[in-house]
Amino acid sequence: MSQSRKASALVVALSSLASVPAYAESSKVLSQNDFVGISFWLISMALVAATAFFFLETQRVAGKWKTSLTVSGLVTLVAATHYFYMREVWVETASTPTVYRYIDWLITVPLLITEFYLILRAIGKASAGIFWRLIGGTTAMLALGYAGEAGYMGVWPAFILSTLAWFYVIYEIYAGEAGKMGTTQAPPAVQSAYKTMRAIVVFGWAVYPIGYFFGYLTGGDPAESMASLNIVYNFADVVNKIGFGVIIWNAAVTSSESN
Ligand SMILES: *C/C=C(C)/C=C/C=C(C)/C=C/C1=C(C)CCCC1(C)C
Repeated sequence: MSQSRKASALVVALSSLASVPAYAESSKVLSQNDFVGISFWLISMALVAATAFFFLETQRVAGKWKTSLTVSGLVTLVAATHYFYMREVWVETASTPTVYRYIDWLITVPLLITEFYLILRAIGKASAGIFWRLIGGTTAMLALGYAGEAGYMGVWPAFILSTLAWFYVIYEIYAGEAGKMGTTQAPPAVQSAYKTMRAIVVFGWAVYPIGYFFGYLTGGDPAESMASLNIVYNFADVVNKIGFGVIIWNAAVTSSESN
């Protein structure tokens, strides 16, 4: 290569390096006072740590509990991945429409509700009917909520029908076949876990329909309540996904050690 061609190759290489900062300037980073963005990041990390924990702890519990812990880890893994994406959208656009959360819910909520069935199966003979009623109820709840938020259905009918589906699930875990089995046949540690878990389905999960109500049914602009709603949903997810998993972990460890 001649001297001048070497020089021009060097110029090309250097100028391509010089364009790197220009790219960095155009992509946004999390700013220090963006609490919503920081809560997305914080919870992403908590979900990653929880995933590692649940997966590793499957080594410690009796065989019949391993599936429950694996499912807890899958819930936090799916949610963590989703949170990375939602944080990015938030940082770039200062909005993360709730509709994005449905992609996460559609996988994590049926997995969470399956935990009731798995726990009952670990302590006795749970019928397949329990499984299908819980899956059916939560799927209907989410599909109807989505139809309302995405505009395929009126927001009010969607809200009412979705809430009825949620009540159906609550009925099953309190007064239905699952409820009876969980509070009579289970050993004490499992019974107390079962009761805390179903209280989470009532009180922890209530945050989402309340958010829907304030976002869509009070006449306000959903975009305006976006920041506060996201913070509320983010912290609710810590209880409903990580906390829920920790309760199962505690029951699994206690029950494994007493055998
Ligand atoms: C980890 C995420 C969880 C546990 C999400 C749960 C979501 C719900 C319980 C949503 C329920 C809704 C209603 C009961 C009515 C209005 C529409 C929804 C989908 C927000």
